Amino acid sequence: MLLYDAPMPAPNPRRVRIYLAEKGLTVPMQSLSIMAGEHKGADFVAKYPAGQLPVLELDDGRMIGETIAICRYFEAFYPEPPLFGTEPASMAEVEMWTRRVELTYGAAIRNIWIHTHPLTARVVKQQYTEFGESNRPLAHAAMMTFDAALRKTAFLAGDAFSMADIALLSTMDFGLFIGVPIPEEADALKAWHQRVSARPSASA
Ligand SMILES: N[C@@H](CCC(=O)N[C@@H](CS)C(=O)NCC(=O)O)C(=O)O
Repeated sequence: MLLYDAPMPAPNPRRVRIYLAEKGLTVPMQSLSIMAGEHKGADFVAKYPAGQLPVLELDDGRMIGETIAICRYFEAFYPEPPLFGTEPASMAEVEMWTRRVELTYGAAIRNIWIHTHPLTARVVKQQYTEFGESNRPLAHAAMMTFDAALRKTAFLAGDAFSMADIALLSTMDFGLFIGVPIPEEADALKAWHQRVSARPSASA
């Protein structure tokens, strides 16, 4: 197998790297430069038409895209330590929070990045700056919901570190990189960010 990866600050490839580090797994990787457009090169797109990273090429040639799908593939082979929950309720909670990170916060950060950031101005056909800016309050509101949850539990989906924390950490670090701060009043979220950033996997 071969995992097509991209270096920091790309948040989605980092999610898989953190996941693998938490599992203690080593997988052959090839790093592509998004800034140089390597993920849109003819050979790569012929292999993987979505032209996004990460993607996992299996030995039989199948291409598994989407971060969560890739991590679930490994989870099926290596269930310990569990990162997608252990019984129906905790599995559902991990799923719930991961989807909330992606669909609320992740979507807002993506829109801010695409439509307001000077680095994307050269690759995006048109930046709708006002629309991008309108996502800042959405990112703030999403972070406050995570803060509320983290006032009750040590990790986003409960007492155990999970894929939901990995999704939140990589999105948050990317948000910080593009200038979206953690709300000043979000004490629990800030403490969580320090805690999970101190895990060895966070350097992946
Ligand atoms: N839903 C996908 C998103 C993948 C994605 O957007 N990856 C970014 C890098 S972080 C990318 O390839 N961006 C370049 C592009 O979309 O052209 C996942 O979870 O893996």
